[in-house]
Amino acid sequence: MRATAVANANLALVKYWGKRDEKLILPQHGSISLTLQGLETRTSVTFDRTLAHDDVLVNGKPVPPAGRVLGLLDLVRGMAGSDCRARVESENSFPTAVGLASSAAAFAALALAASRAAGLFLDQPGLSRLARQGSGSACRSIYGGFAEWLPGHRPDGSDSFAEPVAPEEHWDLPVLIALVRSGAKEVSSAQGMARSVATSPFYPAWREQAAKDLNLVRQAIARRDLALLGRVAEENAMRMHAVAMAAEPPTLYWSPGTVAVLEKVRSLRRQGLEVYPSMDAGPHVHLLTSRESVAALRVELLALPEVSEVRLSGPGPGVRLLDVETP
Ligand code: 2P0
Repeated sequence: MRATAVANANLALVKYWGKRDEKLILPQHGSISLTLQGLETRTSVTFDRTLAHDDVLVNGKPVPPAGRVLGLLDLVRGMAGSDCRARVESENSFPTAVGLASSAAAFAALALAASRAAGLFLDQPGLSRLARQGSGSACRSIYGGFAEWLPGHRPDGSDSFAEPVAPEEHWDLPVLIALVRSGAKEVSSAQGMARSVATSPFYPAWREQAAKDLNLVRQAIARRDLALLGRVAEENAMRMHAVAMAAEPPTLYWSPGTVAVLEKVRSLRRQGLEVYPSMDAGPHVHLLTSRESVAALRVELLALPEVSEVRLSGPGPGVRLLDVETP
């Protein structure tokens, strides 16, 4: 059977940074994200008895299947009681070359497409648990709007999945994404967080603060309070980067363009614009802002020589099924 699903990337407002179990992908603490409109991955999975091995095509080109993709397919085969190999075809609506590739969108789409192609009907927590085992942040992209990953405490991970906080219609919250010029990413998120947990002296403080930030962000979402959400999301992002910078070896995800955008944000705020930055494990800057500030902010960002492109996003939908074909 063949199934096609689409999922969107997400921006963590309280970030996931650190695992307690590397194999099952279980986090040290909870996180909350906003699923982003327009940043999509579409994935088709076909289970085919004639295939000798799993095949993966990304944007039309065959790639050696990553261990985590094979791992997720094996989980689905295990649940479905099948040993059939799969063809996975995946396409991004955003350029992977600029460093916006999202494992969250990719694994959320793969979880839904693979499970339906195998004849399984998982509920949303079940899909979220499955996506989590491909990439942690993917468990949140199952839902549209705002979602929270409950860390759970069971060793088998059965209580570690995301749940919805508020749907995409809840809040018309613009997010501008400033793509800054930079080289290839040197340290993956997985590596950076493992180093941070093992060696950063700030790690225990980071974990403690995450619980406080989660409370504040839940309140800010419920009240649609941009000043509170923005302040906490910005502080949380800066702390995550400080934890990584303090690790051994020190891990810096920023490029000069990142700092240029942060400085521009400071000066625009002095002029009265409401804007709050957040960076994931990379140099690009996501900016939470108000509808009235979008046009002026975009012009100011594009005027920076370090910024190559600015994309407008906002709350987007959860993972959805486009098509199921039976032979
Ligand atoms: C997040 N990031 O909460 C954080 C903030 C990056 C910074 O989740 O190893 O690709 O697959 O579980 O999910 C990116 O890391 O890591 C990430 P794995 P993932 O969105």
